[in-house]
Amino acid sequence: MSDIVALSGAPGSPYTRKMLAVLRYRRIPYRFLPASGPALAGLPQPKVALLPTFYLPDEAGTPQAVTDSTPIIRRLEREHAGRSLIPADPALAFLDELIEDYADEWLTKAMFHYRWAYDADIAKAAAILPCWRGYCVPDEELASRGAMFAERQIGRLRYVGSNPVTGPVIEAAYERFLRAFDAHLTRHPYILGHRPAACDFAVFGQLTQLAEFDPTPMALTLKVAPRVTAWVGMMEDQSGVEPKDDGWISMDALPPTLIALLTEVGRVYPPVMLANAKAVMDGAAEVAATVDGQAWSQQPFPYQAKCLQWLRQSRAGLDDGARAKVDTALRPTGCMALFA
Ligand SMILES: N[C@@H](CCC(=O)N[C@@H](CS)C(=O)NCC(=O)O)C(=O)O
Repeated sequence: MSDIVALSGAPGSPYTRKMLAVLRYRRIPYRFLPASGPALAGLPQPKVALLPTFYLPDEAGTPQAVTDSTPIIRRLEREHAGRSLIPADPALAFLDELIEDYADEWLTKAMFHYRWAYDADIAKAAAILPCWRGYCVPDEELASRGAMFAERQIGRLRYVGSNPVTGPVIEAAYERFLRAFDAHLTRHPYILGHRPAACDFAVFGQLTQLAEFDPTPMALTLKVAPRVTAWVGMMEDQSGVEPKDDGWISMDALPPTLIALLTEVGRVYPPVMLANAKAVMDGAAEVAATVDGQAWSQQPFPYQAKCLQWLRQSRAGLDDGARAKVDTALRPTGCMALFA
């Protein structure tokens, strides 16, 4: 292994796209190892096979397979100076973390839902995603891999909570998110001002699929939020952007469009995160919640219970002044329910 950061993943994986864009913006040299072919031979396997997987040295210098984009971003911050994705103000950094988690854990529901709930989207995903594991195979093999892939992923819809009960809630939330984000982009190039933050890359990762791959949400995004479609195209490669120290918005003057975006976060994400955490703790078979006034039911997802714990720890770790600023900003948005 050289000291160039190595990762494997796939273009159809939102978290892979999140991390590739992070590496480009941060100007961290990397090698993207295709999931097909010999590049992965001899590399360690992660405990849970997730995309992307990074191959990073441990203290002894031995390469380890590391997954989970959010902590990897923080590790890259520690190991590579400059062009930071984390706002200098700890209060704003907390909002960044919250929006990053909303994108990773809630927007991904929209990604997964649209991809595997509509015929046109299923057909495209089944045709293309298996090719990214190697397309130099006969048609029949591609077709059977596509069918297997679709069957497996449709079986996983229960974890992200896409089903006939929740589908309309997910779709209405995605459309509101698009309108709120498009409105924000009329005045601000990024979510937190004039330079990209970790949350931008998390949102971008999901939108690479929603706005650029899956036909149903792609058409919707273009129709209701053309700026968002354009933003996704720009975010892919931010290597030439020169961030300024004063590029972050101020906690003392949060733009109304950011409050509106956080209000959308607060409308859907806390009730699901809270009900999921409770179901995981109780060992319940089913998460039952009311989201946006409608019934919500899904299989419990232990990982998302940990996400809620991490967010709570981060807020608790703020000094009193920063926590007061965060709470003041979040109080009108519904997000404080996460910390009640
Ligand atoms: N929290 C993880 C999530 C990664 C994840 O869920 N990746 C999905 C694809 S986007 C995956 O690899 N699923 C296993 C599979 O599809 O084989 C992160 O931020 O990296």
